[in-house]
Amino acid sequence: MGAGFLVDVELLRLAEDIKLMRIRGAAEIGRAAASGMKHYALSSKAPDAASYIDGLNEAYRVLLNTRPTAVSLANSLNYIRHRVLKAHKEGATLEVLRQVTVEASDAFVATSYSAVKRISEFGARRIRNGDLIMTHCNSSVAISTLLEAKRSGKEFSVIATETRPRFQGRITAKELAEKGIPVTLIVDSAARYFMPKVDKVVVGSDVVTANGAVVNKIGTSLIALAAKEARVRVYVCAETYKFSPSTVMGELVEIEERPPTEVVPEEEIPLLGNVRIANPAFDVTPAEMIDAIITERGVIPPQAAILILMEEFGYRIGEEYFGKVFVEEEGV
Ligand code: RUB
Repeated sequence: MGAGFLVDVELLRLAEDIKLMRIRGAAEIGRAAASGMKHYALSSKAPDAASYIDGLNEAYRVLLNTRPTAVSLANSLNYIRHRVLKAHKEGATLEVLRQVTVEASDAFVATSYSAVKRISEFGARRIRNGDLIMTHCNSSVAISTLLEAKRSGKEFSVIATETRPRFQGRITAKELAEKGIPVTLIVDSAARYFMPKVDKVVVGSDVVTANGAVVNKIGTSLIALAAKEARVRVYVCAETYKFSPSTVMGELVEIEERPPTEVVPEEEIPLLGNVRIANPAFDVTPAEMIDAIITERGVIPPQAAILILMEEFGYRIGEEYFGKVFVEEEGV
């Protein structure tokens, strides 16, 4: 069935905004997906519970297929859909299903904001007066942590990498500078040059895997490597909904490949002749290169990621239920 049949134009527009990165950053994507499900609930013209569920599955699919890497998207959608399907199985009416969808969506969004607040408080404590912090890309959670440190009276400065090819680092630099934090914007390849002067690296995350690796904007792993060499600590700010349940089962994280035109303008590509352009949007930083992951549950060593997955997602060794609910929901 075509996507347009069960979900409306507004939901398709939201999906397009995520795909085209008008809405971006893992936390924002997760919250946007939740708002999409809520929109479905409030606008669905389904005549009965069964067709409401069909439409909900369609909304789920449309939103899930926008960007492949950030697990906040799948976790948000699964969080909501799991609750609705459970209510449906228990015989809930159409109106109750609508209400369950709205409540689950609101709950996800509220949890997200409160997680970011907690992380900022935990993270801010790790920042000291006089620190030089390096950050990469534009992580709302890393920025919120830096702003909380500033609010609590810490004086420090920041190096922001520009983050080729889409220059999200400029957004970060501007945001921090506007709040009175001294910022220097550098090209990505200058990260190692500056690293010996840096006290801490603070970045966000799109995915934390079961073995404590962090998937974040392309270039993060190079910065972590340079930090390890210079014995600079690397902190990752990640809400627990950035932890990936499917990696417990050995699934690999899909790295989004974006268009070559983000790297070289379309009209200049022919000038390069027979050159292939690769544009992976994310990379994987192994656990050994990360000193701590700051979550709303507390600051953990990356090796403890599996404990978060067990506690937050109910994973128990050998239990199929976990896989069914969070990895490959039946009927999709
Ligand atoms: C954004 C990016 C951010 C993480 C964390 O990539 O890699 O570091 O998503 O962000 P893109 P947040 O610009 O391709 O979406 O802390 O806001 O969730």
